[in-house]
Amino acid sequence: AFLENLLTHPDFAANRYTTKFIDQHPELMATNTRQDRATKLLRYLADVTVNGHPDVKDRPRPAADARRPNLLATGPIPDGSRQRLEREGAAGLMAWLRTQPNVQLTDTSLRDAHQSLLATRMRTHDMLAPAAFAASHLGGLWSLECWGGATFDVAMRFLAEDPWERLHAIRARAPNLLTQMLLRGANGVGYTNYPDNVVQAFIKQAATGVDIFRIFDCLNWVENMRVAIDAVVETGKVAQGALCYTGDILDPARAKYSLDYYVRLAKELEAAGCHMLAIKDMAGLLKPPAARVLIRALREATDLPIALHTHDTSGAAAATLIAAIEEGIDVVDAAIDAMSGTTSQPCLGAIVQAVANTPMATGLDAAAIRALSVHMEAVRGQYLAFESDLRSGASEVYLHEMPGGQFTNLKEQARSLGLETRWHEVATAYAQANALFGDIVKVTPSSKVVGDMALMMVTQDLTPEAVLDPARDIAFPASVVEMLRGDLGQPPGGWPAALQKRVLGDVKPITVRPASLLAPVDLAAERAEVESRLGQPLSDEGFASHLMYAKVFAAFVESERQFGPVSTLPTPAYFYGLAPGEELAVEIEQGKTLVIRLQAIGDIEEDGRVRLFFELNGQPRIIVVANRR
Ligand code: BTN
Ligand code: 3PY
Ligand code: ZN
Repeated sequence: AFLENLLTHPDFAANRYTTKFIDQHPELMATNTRQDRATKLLRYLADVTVNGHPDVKDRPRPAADARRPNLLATGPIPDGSRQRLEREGAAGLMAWLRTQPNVQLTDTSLRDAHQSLLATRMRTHDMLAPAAFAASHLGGLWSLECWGGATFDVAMRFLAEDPWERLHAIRARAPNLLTQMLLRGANGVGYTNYPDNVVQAFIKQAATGVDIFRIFDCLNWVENMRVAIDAVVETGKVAQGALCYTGDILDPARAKYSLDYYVRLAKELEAAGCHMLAIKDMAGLLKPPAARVLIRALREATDLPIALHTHDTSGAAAATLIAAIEEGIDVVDAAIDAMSGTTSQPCLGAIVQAVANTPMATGLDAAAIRALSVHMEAVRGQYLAFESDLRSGASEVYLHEMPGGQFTNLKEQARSLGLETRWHEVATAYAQANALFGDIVKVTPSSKVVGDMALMMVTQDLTPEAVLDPARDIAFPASVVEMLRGDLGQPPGGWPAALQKRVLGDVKPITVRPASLLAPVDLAAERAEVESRLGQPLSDEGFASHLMYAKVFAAFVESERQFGPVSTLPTPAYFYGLAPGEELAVEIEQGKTLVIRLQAIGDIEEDGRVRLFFELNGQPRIIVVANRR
């Protein structure tokens, strides 16, 4: 590749070179030349055109004449919250936040909203124009939640794109807004505890693009959050400690998660060094009157600024935000209108207008919000295959307490097990499983364990009594065994002894911080080992991806080798390929655009192969793919 790159370089070919030419052009060493990338993309387009994308198979497909996202005008970018962080540091930013009489807004559209509505499938390609638009027209936003949670895994695993590229691309387009991520404490952006030095290395890397780290633990166990909190503070970025809200502080029957419990937790997080707090109501259980009581009590307990995050699964979440705003909350999370409602966040435009002309007014431009929503509505239309059948608010959420991000996933999982018509039984079993575990906080990954248990109970027709019955032989899901062994940490009051004994048998549970039992990874040795296995040097970011998801990352590297920068393809082409006669302009890097046209598709040949006739920047190219349909 080097020789080909050298010989085809325009300056070299035209004899415009000195003996320093090779030193001055390190890109000659890259195997991923422009030519190469174009061929790879053609290979991808040929493959997906003939064979389809596995994720959208048998799912509803957007109409061919569906409205495409309109272009969004950008303009000058005003200074915003990001400049304040750069100028005044985390402490200065917090002091400023506490003195603001009005409420600040976090837009979750690029993370939680699509995680909760579209199975986390929104592609980087669709995030960049909205980020740029928000930067210039909604510069008064507090932050863009755009990274972490499930997006890290899904980007690589299902979208064949690099989460780090996404982060930096968003950051570049919104240099005035704080970027925010969701970090699962000791679980990083994964599902199990990682060694401390892995969590530290990941955070250090993430801080190159993330300004606010919302850190939570799935059992609200602060012991499991300290390493992450310290590591974030060390980077100079904002450590936002989350109290995961479950139960109902106004319900005497749910005394385990009382007002006092949350107040104590807030004080623990403050003592642990958090710059600010978040009430993380992942299922949307915080009702308006409870929000007032909770915020008032937290205000008395601590001077830290407080953000409120909730989900609109019940339909009552906007009322909760308004109540919180009237109580003087500092920040609330909402999603742009077209990405809001049901399992997602409340409607950003509605919140902005609800408090307009009051002392809490946000100052955000209602017309800009509408324009962004019109754009996002068309973006969302391209992901029809990932929409759930949830059409309305559902107070059933107060029964099962499923997180918004899990709800549609679990429903889909139930469907794949043939339980489609028994969803309400799954919901009931979820509540029963939670009770069996002693009433726990349910958020990734503990929510996944409760879901696994619920599916087992429904598929095997098990009542809670049957689950506890020693006479019955039950093979519990591995995730249940691990959680009761203590692998995710300790819930308040510990695990219920009888169930624990029944599930673990002779296996000894732990009560210490799980990561304290994990040896630190020898990072240099590990890196050398993966680099040699993958046969290429890794960037620090690639290595951080490996530390979180070794297998998924290796598959991603392989798919990148085969198909190139697929994240640059427009979404309809990415999922459905091209129709004969269709033309695409693909910007593979800034200023480098490929024009790709599919001329015709040949018949399936005797050996099962298909020829596709493309034009690449006007030059004919034939790609042959195996038909696997
Ligand atoms: C995955 O689900 O494995 C990641 C997404 C990549 C799937 C696409 S579909 C077209 C192309 N052909 C393949 O066999 N894989 C990619
Ligand atoms: C995640 O961990 O991905 C969540 O969104 C939890 O609410
Ligand atoms: Zn959420």
